[in-house]
Amino acid sequence: MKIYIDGNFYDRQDARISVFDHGLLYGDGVFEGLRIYNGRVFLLEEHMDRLFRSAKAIMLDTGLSKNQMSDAVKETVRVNGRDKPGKSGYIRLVVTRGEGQLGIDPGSCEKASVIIITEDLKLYPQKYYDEGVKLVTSSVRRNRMDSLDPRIKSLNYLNNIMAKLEAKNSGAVEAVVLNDRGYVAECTADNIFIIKDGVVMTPLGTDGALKGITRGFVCSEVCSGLELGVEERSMALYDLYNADECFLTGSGAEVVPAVSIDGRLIGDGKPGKITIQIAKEFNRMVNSF
Ligand code: PXG
Repeated sequence: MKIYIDGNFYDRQDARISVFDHGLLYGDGVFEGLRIYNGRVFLLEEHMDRLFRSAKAIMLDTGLSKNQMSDAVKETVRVNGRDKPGKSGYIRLVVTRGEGQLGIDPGSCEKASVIIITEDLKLYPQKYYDEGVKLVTSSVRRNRMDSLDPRIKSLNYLNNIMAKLEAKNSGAVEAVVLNDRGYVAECTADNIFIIKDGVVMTPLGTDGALKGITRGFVCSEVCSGLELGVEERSMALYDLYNADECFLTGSGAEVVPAVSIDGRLIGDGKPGKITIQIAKEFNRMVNSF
């Protein structure tokens, strides 16, 4: 495995950054998680757009143009031999504020660091896709827009991690995270969808959902291909408890059925029919891209 750091490639054991990097010291940076399907980076442009929006929001100059960043990603995929038909994988792209002084002042960081890692990520065991996952509602609220806007994919994921710990401590796989007004935002690293009376629904970005690339693809490509109606709307736990079906989406997780929330079964407690259709169509479409 060859890891890209600032224009050079290193073996895993030699891929290191400074202990003075503000990404490490303060979580000062942004990231993306991307997929490679069939030798091609999936929706690279959309990921680049989101990365640069996140960077702009935290006033981080990545030091590369969008095209240069895309080329660095493609080059890393090529160097790792994943650019061939039939090859797949996961990419983690991290941009940190770079090396600086110990104080938080980002002005002490001269140059951002860009790190690109490729690997064979399988986030969840097959069982979760076949049988569905259990969800619990987290007591950790999504960041408010006026603290750290959740649309920024920053290196500050502690609230997501706290919610994930809470889910695991109660025997669930994922946590449903509400915003400060009690509306459903998303899960810890996945967007959430419900299906009610044949309509596919997902929370609004303004309710604290990250504008997930997988979410966008499911809404605009997969559901329209299946002629399913999609609505972005505010939803409360009541809507989740009374949904016919539920599923999660993310670059890591892809499409995962959810079968219970806070001890209430969703539908009959098995992955829903439409969810299964969406997951199948998703897998078909991404591999024929
Ligand atoms: N919500 C949050 C908070 C996320 O961090 C998603 C939704 C899904 O978005 P995409 O664009 O991936 O469809 C994310 C994704 C992983 C991983 O291992 C993914 C994320 C964060 C940490 C880990 O897949 N981000």
